Amino acid sequence: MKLFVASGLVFATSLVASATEPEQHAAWKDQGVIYLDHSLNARLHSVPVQAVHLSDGFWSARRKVTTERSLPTLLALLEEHGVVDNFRRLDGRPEIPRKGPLYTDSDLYKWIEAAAWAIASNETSEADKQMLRGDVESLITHIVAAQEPSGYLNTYFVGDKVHLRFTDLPHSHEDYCLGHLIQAGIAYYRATGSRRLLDASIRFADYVVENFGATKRPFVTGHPELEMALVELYRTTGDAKYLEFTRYLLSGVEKDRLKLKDADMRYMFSGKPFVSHTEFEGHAVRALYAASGATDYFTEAGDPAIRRTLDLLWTDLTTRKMYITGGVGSRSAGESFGDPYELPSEQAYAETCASVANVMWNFRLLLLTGDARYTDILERTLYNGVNSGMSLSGNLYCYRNPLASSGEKLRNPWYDTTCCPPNIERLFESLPGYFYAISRDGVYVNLYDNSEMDWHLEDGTGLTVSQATNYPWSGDVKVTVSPAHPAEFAVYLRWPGWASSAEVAINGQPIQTAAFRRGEYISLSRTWKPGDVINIAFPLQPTPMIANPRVADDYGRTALQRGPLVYALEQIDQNGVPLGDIFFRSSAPVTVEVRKELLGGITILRAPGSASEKLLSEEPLYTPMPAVPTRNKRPVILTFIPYYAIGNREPTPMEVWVPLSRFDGPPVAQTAGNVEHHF
Ligand code: FUB
Ligand code: ZN
Repeated sequence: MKLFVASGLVFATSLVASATEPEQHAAWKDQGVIYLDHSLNARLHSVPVQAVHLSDGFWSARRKVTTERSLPTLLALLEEHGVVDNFRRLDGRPEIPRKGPLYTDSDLYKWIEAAAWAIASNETSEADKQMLRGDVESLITHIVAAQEPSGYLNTYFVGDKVHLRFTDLPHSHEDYCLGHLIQAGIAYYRATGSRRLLDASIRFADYVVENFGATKRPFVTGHPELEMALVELYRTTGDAKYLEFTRYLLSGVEKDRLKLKDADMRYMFSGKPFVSHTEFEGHAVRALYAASGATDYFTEAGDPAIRRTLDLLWTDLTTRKMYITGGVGSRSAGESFGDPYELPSEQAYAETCASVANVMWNFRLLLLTGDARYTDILERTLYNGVNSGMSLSGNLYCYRNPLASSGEKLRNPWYDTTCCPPNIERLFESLPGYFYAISRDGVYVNLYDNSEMDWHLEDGTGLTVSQATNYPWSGDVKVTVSPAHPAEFAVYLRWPGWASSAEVAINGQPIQTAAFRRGEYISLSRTWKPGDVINIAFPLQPTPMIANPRVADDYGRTALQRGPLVYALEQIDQNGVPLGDIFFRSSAPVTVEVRKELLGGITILRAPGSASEKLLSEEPLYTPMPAVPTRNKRPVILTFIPYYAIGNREPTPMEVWVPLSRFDGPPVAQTAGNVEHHF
């Protein structure tokens, strides 16, 4: 394989596209969610979904409900709302009307991608695999039939709208639908080896690459997404034209030819050179997909200006614009980022798709660098801002994921813009591929849960790594490392940023952790023998968190976190004390209670709080500040549930950030008169 290095570009030139497999490529089933074996800038290589089994535990339960409930009910709804018929209409059924917004094709493609990862997964039952495969094959038949000989494929821009094709790129979503088609095609190929959908996506991608570009018709991604997909297509086929087109998309050279307005470019987070961005702005999902695509491009091509921009954006996101849940997008208007520290709780948009994008972006950054700070954000977002997006029953979804509500219904089975449900499905179904990664010198354990990886080290030595744990309810994890034969390599275990300490022992012998720091990977290098056991323990303290005082909505408030889980109060658990009258007493101990029967099995937190004796709604709006706080308060016990589990009972007021009692008067007597609590 020849390496090509020019002006910061590093890539393999011998990878050529063809109908047959380039021999240096891993077989289809050996390719991860993103496939980095030939990505010269990637520190870590992903592990295929097929190679990781999530056994009984937190995420296997979420994946089970996704496979058994969410996928079938969502497909039925996509049928009911005409999303599949939109393709049938072009497959010999012209009498069927086209239904739904112009981007509905993408929802079906995302569903297919999710189904593909479910088919790839070895936890999915054979019966479910066969059913899903039957569904996907029949969908592909309609999709392929709807494709024009030129390769063009979109169910909206047909008939009397043909003349509108690619005339309004900032809004048409043709680029976005193509991106999701490519990703679905790749996922199904990696799950089954079938190229039918992949080849259809290649035909459309080739149509775009052949007709658009700096010396041809101008192109812009009105909704970034195609960037990620094209880089993955390059990784899958080895054809460098897809990487080159991504470079063109990120270059923003068409701003003048397309007469793009500044406001449009801010909203789309594209159009101008990617490297000219210094902060996140505009539509949150678009911006995070653009950053993910730029990360993919950098991972292959290595442009340092892109790397600098990614660093700037990540710092902007994580220090000024992200909710404690990992949710992103403060404003409903334009589904957009707000100003720095503009993070309202009740008005939060925090679209599920934006959280999914946050996970996807941080996964890419993790694989690029091996840096655990990205895994910390990935984990925070996955457990909270993403996980809240699908009900425990698997058939109701949040579009917005606010951090407070006055009791509105947060979950619905269907949205006319139904981008979020299949997005969360495709993430959950591909999740086994996020747990482990391989580096030149060993194996990374990114996420903790009962699981087994059956894969190999970079030099081909077979390796299984398994975990036994009750994470995230417990911080104890037993990791068993079994190379095919004794071998020297490193096992990297993540010390999460939220854990104040870590205890590690190998085969019962404690290891000094003084050299390691929280928020980093603990590297354990030695000659590993089959059956070696590492025990790692992180203390899971309920931790009251505060926000930077510049976040006006959170000032004087605290949010409880335990391990990776952010907690919330729901009104129905507070024994009639109005949420608006509740205060948190930070000095008093929080107790932990396992409730197997509640909300699918959760650990609740009970914290001493206080409530105003007089309903605050009966107090005047404004009063002179008293020299000494005088409000009479009575002690109450506050009952917190994990944020992801909100909205799974009757609609009820909810809040994550609870006012601190010490901001509102003298301490309340410790325990006398505590209110009894019953569920
Ligand atoms: O525009 C397509 C999708 O609809 C976006 O990704 C979501 O944010 C929603 O606007
Ligand atoms: Zn969405």
